Amino acid sequence: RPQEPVFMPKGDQKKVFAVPPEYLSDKYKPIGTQVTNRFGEEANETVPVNRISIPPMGEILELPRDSNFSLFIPKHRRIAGRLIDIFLGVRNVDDLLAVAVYARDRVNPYLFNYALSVALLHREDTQDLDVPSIIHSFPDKYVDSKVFNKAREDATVVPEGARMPIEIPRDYTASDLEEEHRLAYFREDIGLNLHHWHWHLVYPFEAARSVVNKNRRGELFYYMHQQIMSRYNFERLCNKMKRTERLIDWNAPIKEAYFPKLDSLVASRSWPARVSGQKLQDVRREVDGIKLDVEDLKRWRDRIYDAIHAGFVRDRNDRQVPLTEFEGIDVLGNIVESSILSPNRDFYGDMHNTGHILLSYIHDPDHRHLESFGVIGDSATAMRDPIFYRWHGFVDDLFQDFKSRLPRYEENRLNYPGVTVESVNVTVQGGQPNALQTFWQQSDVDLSRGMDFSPRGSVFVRFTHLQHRPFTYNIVVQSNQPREGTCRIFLAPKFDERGNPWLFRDQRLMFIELDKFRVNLKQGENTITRNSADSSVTIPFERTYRDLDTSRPQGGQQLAQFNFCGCGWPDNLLIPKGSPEGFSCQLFVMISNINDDRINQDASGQCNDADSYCGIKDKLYPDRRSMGYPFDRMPRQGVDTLQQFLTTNMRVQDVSIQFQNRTFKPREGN
Ligand code: CUO
Repeated sequence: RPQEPVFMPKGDQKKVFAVPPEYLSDKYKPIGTQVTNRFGEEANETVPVNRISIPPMGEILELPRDSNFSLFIPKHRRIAGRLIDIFLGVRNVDDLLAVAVYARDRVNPYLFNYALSVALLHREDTQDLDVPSIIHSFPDKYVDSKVFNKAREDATVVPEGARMPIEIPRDYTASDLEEEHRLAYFREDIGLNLHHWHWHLVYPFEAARSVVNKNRRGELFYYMHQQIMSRYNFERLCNKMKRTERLIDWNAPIKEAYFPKLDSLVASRSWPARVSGQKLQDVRREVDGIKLDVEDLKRWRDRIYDAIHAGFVRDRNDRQVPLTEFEGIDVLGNIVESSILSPNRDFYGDMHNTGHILLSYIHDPDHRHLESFGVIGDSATAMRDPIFYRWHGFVDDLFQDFKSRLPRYEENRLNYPGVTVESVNVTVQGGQPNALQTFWQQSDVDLSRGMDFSPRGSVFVRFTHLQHRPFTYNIVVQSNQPREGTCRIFLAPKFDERGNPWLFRDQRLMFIELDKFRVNLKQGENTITRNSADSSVTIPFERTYRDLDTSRPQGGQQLAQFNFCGCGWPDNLLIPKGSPEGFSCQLFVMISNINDDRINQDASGQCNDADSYCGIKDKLYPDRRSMGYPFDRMPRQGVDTLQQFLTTNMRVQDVSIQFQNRTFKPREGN
């Protein structure tokens, strides 16, 4: 096994693969040695490549190398599944390297990167290997296309040490004439889109069953996307906008437009835009193997609603499978998404994925203009488009319809006798108590790895993103005996978009999870302090943008688990933007009864720090409760307000989020 991650040459170590001549693709075969020498000159280490008999690639090679690639397209998923199987099927790491080297120059680059990432994540013998972050491989999916020309110019004209970061303006996709543009800072956040890409990489809906069948993955599909919706709606309220309107009328013109201003370097094409007023249409695209009707979508939706209302689904053999109180949401998540774990994909179809497809081809449904899909057709870019949230608003509402039929939590499933939360506050160093602070921050990221031009060397891009000051929760809890519990922290806006207090049944859907952790209580008074940076929702900024600065030494541990560890809400978006006047929120803290929380497993190790939305690699989801507890159900009888919902082991504190409209320059070190 190679000692260094061979897929990622860094700094001075320039490696070159000793590619066996028979592996070269046809176009390079006649000039084989020249090609090898050309790259060999810059290298100071040669990595031997085994000669093995390469499994037939067949259909995998049908996707042109300069095409775009999307997991939402059934044909693309199928060939991705085949390539993953090939990568998983070879005997050892050396053979994997051989087949990867063989495939690299033949297979579509997006497909190659995805399939290899999934394989490295799931092979036992590659747990300490790594692929570069997708932002380094394909920066074109994350930043304004203008950057690349400037970068090319800089790389040619300016010597490496003298290059200044290329600044991407905060507002580059639209102007303030477009109301939805107020949310661009959230939708186009690089860390947010990296999180979403990673989530879908970790939880693919189609691949070998052993890869797809992860603990509660259908439920996590529901919960992670539900939290995206609460967080987006929270941001909307901060920006004086109402909550997202669900996309439920599939014949009506769609008012939201989106012009992504991204160019695909691989496909040498701009990502298509969607003008205002377009309607969903049947998609007929021979080239992608797609024949889908809006009617398909409606039929699947109706069948799923029927199942929810009946309380059971029909499996392939027409047997009734009840949607139970606890596991029902998991089954439903797999049906709605859909994944191969759906009990009946023929009957319930592929609703959510098909929505992505129909929306992504709305500008060219029959391929007459030879255009590719829009950003919503790729999990790396989908969250940039306002329509993503309208579609997922519909999807979430369907899940909420199911949830609203479940038994409500009576007091005995909420309280923790003997435990009282006496007080809660949050503090920002040097600030007023219970006032969170947000602002703009600039950071630099080196995109040179994803750009194929010489002379080489770092090319930094400077982008502006939301940030908050680190803060601390201080929670005082009384317990009548020593015990354990789970501390659950959520935040919601205090008022609705009209400025009125909420009904609990509406506000519960606005609560965003901030943290969840185990606490050991002693008898008597306990003071719990917890730093915002330790949140179970987020990963640190440095991990989101891992390899940010290629000149800095990397810890092996940081590299090793990246593919899984890259999943996690970006820390810079933990707290919504707030407002200059101070946005009124309610912070909710609960200590729940450990007996219904506990999962008996050893979850120590790496990548267990963003488990709320991402789970833990190869482990059970670490909380036995239904995801979203205690806000995932309708309130018990007689509860109309948050105050009425509270039991003694819960507490609510008014908090404000103060947004300072100021931009801070990059921090030392990046
Ligand atoms: Cu994450 Cu629709 O599932 O994008």
